[in-house]
Amino acid sequence: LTGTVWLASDIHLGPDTPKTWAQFSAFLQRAGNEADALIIGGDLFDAWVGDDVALNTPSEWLANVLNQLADTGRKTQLYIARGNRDFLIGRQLCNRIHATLLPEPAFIQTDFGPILFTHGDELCTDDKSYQRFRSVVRNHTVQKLFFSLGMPLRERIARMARQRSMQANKTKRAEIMDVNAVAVKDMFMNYDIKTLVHGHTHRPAVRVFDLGQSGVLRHVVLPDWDYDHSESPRGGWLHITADTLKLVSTTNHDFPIFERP
Ligand code: LP5
Ligand code: MN
Repeated sequence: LTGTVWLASDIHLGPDTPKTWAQFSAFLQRAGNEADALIIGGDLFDAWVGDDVALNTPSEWLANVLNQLADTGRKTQLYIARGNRDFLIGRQLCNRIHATLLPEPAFIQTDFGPILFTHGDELCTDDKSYQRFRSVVRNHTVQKLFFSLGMPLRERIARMARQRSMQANKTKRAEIMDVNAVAVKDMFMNYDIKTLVHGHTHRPAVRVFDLGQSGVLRHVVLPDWDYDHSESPRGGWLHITADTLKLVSTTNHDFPIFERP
């Protein structure tokens, strides 16, 4: 990708997120004019039960989202990755919004240099119960079975999964829900990269590790978006050009930068 690249994730859109949508919609408008490429890094939706039903009979909020994404996809290069809530996104949705589906992880060549992007849930290896859940729902046979169900049942299951997840998160320790340091290190080593970007943990930060002669490693965590259910309304994205890699906030506050020797 050449030029200005914007990367945003964890917007978590659904029927009851009108304010978040208003913010993200304004962002899409800007991206269409100011960015050469926009990458949506997973969890655009609070839950996605399949391209078929969601596209055949979209409710009003979803139709609006799809229409504006399609406009953005026509104006700028649009890429979309799957997250842990919308891992069932497929080619139909991508075609509808003129987007390219990213593999997991995705190797992205930018003017700033090569970047490895992954949603981030895979890196949370200390969260054993989540990783068990993940391997079940990413199973091909389980997904086929799920797609054979009707819309109402799929939505009921999705609601149940979201509720159980929110319940489980209340009792999990914060460290467990963060990425595992060894998993992150392995990612840098195995893919031989200097810049790793992910979302998911909702702990936005830029971590810079100085390696001396070997240069620096950058570990960027994207912010989530929430203007509906949070006491601290927020959103933001990663701005990438030849000489900048910085998190930009929708609320004008600075994101933390950690530098380590
Ligand atoms: O999403 P977030 O940030 O709140 O929490 C995640 C982990 N939770 C999830 C679950 C999603 O939120 C739910 C997605 C719904 C998708 C719709 C389709 C569903 C069916 C598809 C079948 C093919 O990802 C959470 C992590 C947290 O991140 C931090 O990393 O902790 O993990 C959990 O909470 C998992 C629990 O530990 C166990 C959850 C049990 C859920 C049981 C659901 C039963 C229905 C299953 C249907 C097959
Ligand atoms: Mn996520």
